[in-house]
Amino acid sequence: MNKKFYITTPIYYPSANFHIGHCYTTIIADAIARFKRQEGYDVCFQTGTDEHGQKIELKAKEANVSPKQYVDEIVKNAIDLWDSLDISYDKFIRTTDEIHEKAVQKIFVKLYEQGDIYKGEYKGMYCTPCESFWTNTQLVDGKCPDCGREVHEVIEEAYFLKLSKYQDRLVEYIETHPDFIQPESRKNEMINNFIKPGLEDLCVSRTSFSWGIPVPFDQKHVVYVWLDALTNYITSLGYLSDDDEEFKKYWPADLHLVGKEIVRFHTIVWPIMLMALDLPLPKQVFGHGWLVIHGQKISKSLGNYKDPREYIDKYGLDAVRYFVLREVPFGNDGAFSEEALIKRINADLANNLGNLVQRTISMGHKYFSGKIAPKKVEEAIDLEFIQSINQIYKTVQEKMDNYHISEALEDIFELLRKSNKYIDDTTPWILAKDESKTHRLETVLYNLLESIRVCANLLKAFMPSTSSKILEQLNKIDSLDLKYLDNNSYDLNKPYPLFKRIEDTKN
Ligand code: ME8
Repeated sequence: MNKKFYITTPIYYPSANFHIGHCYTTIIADAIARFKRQEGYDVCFQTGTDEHGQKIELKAKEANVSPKQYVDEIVKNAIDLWDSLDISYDKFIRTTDEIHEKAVQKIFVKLYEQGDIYKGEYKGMYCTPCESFWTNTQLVDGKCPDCGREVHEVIEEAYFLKLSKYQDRLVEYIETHPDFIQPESRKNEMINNFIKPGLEDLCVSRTSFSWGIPVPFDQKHVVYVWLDALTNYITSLGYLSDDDEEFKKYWPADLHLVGKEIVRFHTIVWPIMLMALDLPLPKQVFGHGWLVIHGQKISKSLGNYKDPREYIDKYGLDAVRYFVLREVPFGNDGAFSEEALIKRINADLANNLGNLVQRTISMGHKYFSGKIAPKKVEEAIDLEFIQSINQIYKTVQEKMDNYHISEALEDIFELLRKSNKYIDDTTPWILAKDESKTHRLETVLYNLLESIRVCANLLKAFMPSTSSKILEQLNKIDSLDLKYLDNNSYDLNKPYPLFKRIEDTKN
């Protein structure tokens, strides 16, 4: 049986339509999922929506609809967005799904009965737009550290999860599993800033709003957000349901991909819940940086963004996918701007990739009516080029194993750049003038076509539609080898431009 790979995105709040920041995580997860499938893994790729809570209750009230009607609209829009971005998710979990709600209630009861959840009183500073409680020490100038807005004090009866009880086990786990929190810098931040100062027990129920899953034995309480949200990763697989086959098959997750602001919930609260449930912990939580716009995080509460479909309509799907995968070194913050997007389109996609494909296929038609036989006349310059083609898969695989996606793409584009240079160095248009060089010319084109074919196969995970277009122009949709082949004769289809240069850089 194939090895399994379970990858998740956060389940996003459908408090407003999603923006390019949500697309960022989801496109990265999609590229990793596709790459793993290409490598033969049995992949389960999950995304979804985190639908309960006070903020959504308030938004629905403002819009004069029920909370469920409110989220239904946004979820419909989100599914359309993921379709527009060609996201190949296998599962979409909504926290209003019956399977989730029932399992959360069972989890709550189980943890209460074994003494990990207890009743107490909640006092805290609360930021309504971010739905986050903060301790006084976490506030920045008395305001929410995430969005900078006013917070207010809240006191009410609530249930708590005993995080403190598991603190030592958690530190030991993190220290003995160096891959658990990535990148490394986030691990140190978690241990030094959050765990070592002492864990406060987590509020897991509320009485001040009603849009949530009722606590079965104390109905004035609804389950509060992180216990409801984090458990999605197992409830969707059927944990504590009648059919837990998928749970047995896919859990523990191989990768929870999350933005850096929720690493602490995924590496402190979530592992402790799993320890309390006596379940294995996820293999890795990767906290990526933010896309920022004019120096600010793109965010629903700041409202500083356009609908991502506007970029897709204007520049094309694969340009948007390529940009978010390539522009930001994974783990760091990165600026999103249309200027930077246009630069990438022109330099990498239109010039480097598009030109290479078009001029190679055009020369194939011009000099050999599209029919190119395997190599005949080899020269010294070919050896290094062929070696680069043969090495590319291993290099990309190593980068992808560490989720260095931007670097994996950089390597593929470096081979494309070398291919363009190979054209400049071998000067096919000069070879074409000398009849005695026909075989050499054919070999040059053959080598170029092999390089393009291997690159197109490697681009599948990142830019699926461009990859298919290239393979279709090469008339090689089934030639999946990721190495240079000696006997792969070509009968080319007509070329057409893959990406148009964008001339106007002012928007
Ligand atoms: O936090 N740059 O939901 P959310 C990069 N429901 N990624 C960004 C981003 C940006 N500017 N803005 C958002 C929640 N994201 C909870 C999660 S999980 C059990 C519960 C991405 O709608 C990034 O992945 O606020 C971030 O962690 C997530 O969206 C937050 O989405």
